[in-house]
Amino acid sequence: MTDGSGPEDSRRQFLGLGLRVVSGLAVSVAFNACDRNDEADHGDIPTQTFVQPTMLESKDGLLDIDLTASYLDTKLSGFDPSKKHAVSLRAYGYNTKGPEVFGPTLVVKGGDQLRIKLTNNLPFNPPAAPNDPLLYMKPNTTNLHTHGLHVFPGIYNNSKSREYGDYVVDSNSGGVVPRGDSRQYVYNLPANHPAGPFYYHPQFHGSSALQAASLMQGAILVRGPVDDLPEMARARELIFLFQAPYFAHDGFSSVYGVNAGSLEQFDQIGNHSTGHGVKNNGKDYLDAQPVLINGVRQPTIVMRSGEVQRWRFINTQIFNRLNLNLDSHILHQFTQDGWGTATYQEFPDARQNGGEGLVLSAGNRSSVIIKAGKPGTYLLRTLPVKIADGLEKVLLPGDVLAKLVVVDDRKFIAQTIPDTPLPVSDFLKPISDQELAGSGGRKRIIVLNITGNTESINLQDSQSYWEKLVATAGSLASDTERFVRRKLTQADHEITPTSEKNVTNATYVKPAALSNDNYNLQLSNSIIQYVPQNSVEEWTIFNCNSICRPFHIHVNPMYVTKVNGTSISPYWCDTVTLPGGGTPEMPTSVTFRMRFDDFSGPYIMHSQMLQDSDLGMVSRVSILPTQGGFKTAG
Ligand SMILES: [Cu+2]
Repeated sequence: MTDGSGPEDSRRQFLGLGLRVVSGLAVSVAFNACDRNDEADHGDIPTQTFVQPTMLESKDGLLDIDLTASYLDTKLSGFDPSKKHAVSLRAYGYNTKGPEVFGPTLVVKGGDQLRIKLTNNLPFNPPAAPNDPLLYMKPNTTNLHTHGLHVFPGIYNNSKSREYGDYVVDSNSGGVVPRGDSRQYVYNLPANHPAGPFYYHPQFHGSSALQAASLMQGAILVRGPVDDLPEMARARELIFLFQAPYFAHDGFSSVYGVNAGSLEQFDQIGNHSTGHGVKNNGKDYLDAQPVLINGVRQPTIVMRSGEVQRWRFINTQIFNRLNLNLDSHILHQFTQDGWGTATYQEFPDARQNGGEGLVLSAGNRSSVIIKAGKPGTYLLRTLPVKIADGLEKVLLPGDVLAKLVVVDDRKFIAQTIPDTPLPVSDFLKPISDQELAGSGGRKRIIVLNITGNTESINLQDSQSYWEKLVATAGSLASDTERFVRRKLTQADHEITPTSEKNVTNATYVKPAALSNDNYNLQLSNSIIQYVPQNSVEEWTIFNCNSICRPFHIHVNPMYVTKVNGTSISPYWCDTVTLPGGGTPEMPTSVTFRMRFDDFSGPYIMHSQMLQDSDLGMVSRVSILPTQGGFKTAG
């Protein structure tokens, strides 16, 4: 990259060229633009309505940005893309820019330093009565998590002012509090950090679901040798943040007393997590929890026949899965989450063939490369997908996510998809039986269970039950519906509205809920797995519930080896879906291996169905530094 002809430069040149070619066809392309005229339809010539966040790239090994969290009043479509609703949500702005429906895309590479100064400009937390879950949840206290990044999770103690790694184990009285508090995050990526898509979102225990189900999220792209392949670098890159914001509008506001255009409530998230929408007067009301891509409902993407593009998929939803399928095209996947593979996994059109597309649970990502076929219009869909199995089988309905219009351009020279093998970081070398045995090789079991779904348990008197379960299980969660409802009834209290008006008039109340016996959701550090640094271990996660639950672990990715005890073709990921249909008597399971080489410090593992996590399905991992290394001759 010395003479200006490196991949980044040629990519930029190509983008310029692409725009000229496209505009020669009188197709207007609007990248990086939030304001579009959806009605702008020039006869049969398509308009690209797909927008994506601004990309901020590291320079000389550094990317340094200011990130702000604040309320955003905007208009979003529900399921019907032709209608827009005034909504108020939490969102990120950066540097001098105000909040947008997505955070900027942060582009770094192995060896870089990423610095993010997070300032919380959200209003004070609402006042809360004793025993109110919102007291615990503190919807406007926040922090920052870089989902999937392999980086130091602790607090740096060698800096003059405090600097934080991927530190999310804030106590309930800590965090980045509203009205101007800030925190400097510093992420030093190891030189061999794998290349792929990651993302950032809040992970403050008790409020992560609310905040991530607003619009507090943005992409992180780690670049590496795979991106420097000439065909890869030439392929235009699109970032897809799949979002399902929970909001209120006049169609259903009466249900929870949420005013149109005001913020969502926990009740809404807790009760309507499955994507079937909210119920209004007994009817399914689907318009308040749509899947958007970068804030747009069903955007149009325009490609030329023979054009190759790289698409980065990031499922930022807090509950639902996607089963991605592109009509009459093949999605060639080359990263699973952010972890690269040497060969492509191909996902052809599955509509007539089993219906299994590229499945992304909450928190999953994927990189695919596609080549546009014959001119025509094709749909990017999510096909119907199971979200719970066994006795309580739940199938999410299919949906149209975007429209791909392929146009004819005779002057365009068809591009090619790079040949395999693709370059993959040595960080992702398989974990063999020998390596496991020679590096501690400890086996652990973690159990995920929803206690509130078990009707026989009376949660009002269940402290001892909880404690027993905590003692016997690796992790535990309460039920997102019944538990909170019961606790609310018990406290004879309604959820405090979190409308802006109420919030700004409120005074900050010091939290006390956790010391109150009547209200005692599980803390994020109730269970701690202590692991010596430099060890290699094998963990099995059990799922006692019908839900296909995404299990996510921070900092060190998982090398998945078994599903339900049966060996599979192993792969790397940081968010793995536990099979549905589990029961406490017959749980489902996933087994994986992890290396704990690069960092010591505290982090968490949790259900990426974030309301589970906020209610207690989270536990801590603490990597203890070892002197001289843990490894013995294997
Ligand atoms: Cu994460």
